[in-house]
Amino acid sequence: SEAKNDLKHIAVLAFPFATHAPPLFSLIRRLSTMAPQAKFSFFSTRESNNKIFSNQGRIESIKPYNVNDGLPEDYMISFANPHERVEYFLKAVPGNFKQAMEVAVQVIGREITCIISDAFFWFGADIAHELHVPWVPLWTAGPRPLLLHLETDLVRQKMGGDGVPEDRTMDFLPGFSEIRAADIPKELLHEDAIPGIPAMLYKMGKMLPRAAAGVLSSWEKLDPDVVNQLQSRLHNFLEVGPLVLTSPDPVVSDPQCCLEWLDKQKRGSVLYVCFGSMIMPPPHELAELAEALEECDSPFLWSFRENPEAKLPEGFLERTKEKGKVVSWSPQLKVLQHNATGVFLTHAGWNSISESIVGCVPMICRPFFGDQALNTRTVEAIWKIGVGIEGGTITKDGVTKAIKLILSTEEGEKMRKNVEHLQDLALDAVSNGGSSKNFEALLEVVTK
Ligand code: U2F
Repeated sequence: SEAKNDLKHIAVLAFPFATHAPPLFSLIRRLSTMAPQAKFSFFSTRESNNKIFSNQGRIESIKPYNVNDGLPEDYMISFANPHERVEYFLKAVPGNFKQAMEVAVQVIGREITCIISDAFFWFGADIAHELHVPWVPLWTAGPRPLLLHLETDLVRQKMGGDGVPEDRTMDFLPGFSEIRAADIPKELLHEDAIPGIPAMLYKMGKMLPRAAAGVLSSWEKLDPDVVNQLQSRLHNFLEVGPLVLTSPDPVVSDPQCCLEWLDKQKRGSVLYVCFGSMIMPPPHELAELAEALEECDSPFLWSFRENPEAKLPEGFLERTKEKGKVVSWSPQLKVLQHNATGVFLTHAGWNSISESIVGCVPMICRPFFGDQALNTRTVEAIWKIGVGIEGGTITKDGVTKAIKLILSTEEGEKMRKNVEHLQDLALDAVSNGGSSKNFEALLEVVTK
């Protein structure tokens, strides 16, 4: 099939926000080593491509193309609304991708033979149909939210009305009896909650059954009830993750020496804090968290993207410099895999959760939007590998209690056992087939 792959030209359409493009790139990196003759054209915005292709180095058969980001000429980056740029971008699709794809066909001199896209891009189904090629979406979050998006109409019908109590459970879907109305992604229930995104998710749910394969950065046996249902709703449902293990980043950058600092801490003692790539908790929650960190016994490592001097209480950094370290970026997977790390305070994004499982670290979750509340509930009530923050927002008391629970009670010890079990499943999926076999199956679909 080498000769066959001489003609393959795979278009890869990335969602350029949050942590969506990096796992898609990891997927492509592994496929490219499995099919060295195939050409991959990777479409994203300039900003996103610059990040991805500078971190990962160049790979001969993967070529980046920049697509228009849809922003008005005089646009000022606004910190107030991280969704605004997404909305502009969604006004530019699919035209921006189509335009760049024409360029790539000229440059490579091969027609496009397959479209791999972020699952968000419902229009991938139409473009693929026009070109008579397979559409292969990657869903970068977990299996549970994916199932809900596929069942949006049913979920809205049963849980969508105004008077639905927050604690009503979803007994009508197998495996969801612990999931409450409050845990459902708001974007799924309320069409107008965030312009652009709810409509995109709705169309995605309708289009995914048309995909030639549905790919997930999850792994076999992690959530069997849910996975069964996904298998019956999607063609070639393939779990190829966790991608951080099945296609690990070749370089680890740790400019602020987090790992060296962790080497000096006691086993299982450190609280790691990070709210992902988009979220900054509101000032009063930052203040409560800072107080909790200052008073608790645990050493802490905090990945804080903005200027901590300006955003954290005065004198906090100075007063905590012995037991704490605040950095602007950490090598998170390595931090979670380090044996000094004992608990993770997270916004419950899917990448963070899977990395915490891979690192065998129980979590304290403070969800903000999208799939994060559902992930939190899954962590707390289904997998029992962590807790949601008491009352839903960060308070000094809530954080202090949760740290104690996880680091120094029997219940916390149980959570550690449970997460160890899920970690084993992940390692098994990577070493004994599961995810690797699924990569083979995926390659078949992509290069058919
Ligand atoms: C969106 O999630 P985010 O990008 O906000 O958060 P994560 O899915 O948890 O991914 C964060 C990634 O950034 C890495 C970390 C994760 O791979 O290892 N990282 C790091 O290496 N060092 C740092 O200092 C900080 C972060 C969305 F908000 C979620 O709801 C979705 O579940 C998610 C996936 O679709 O995308």
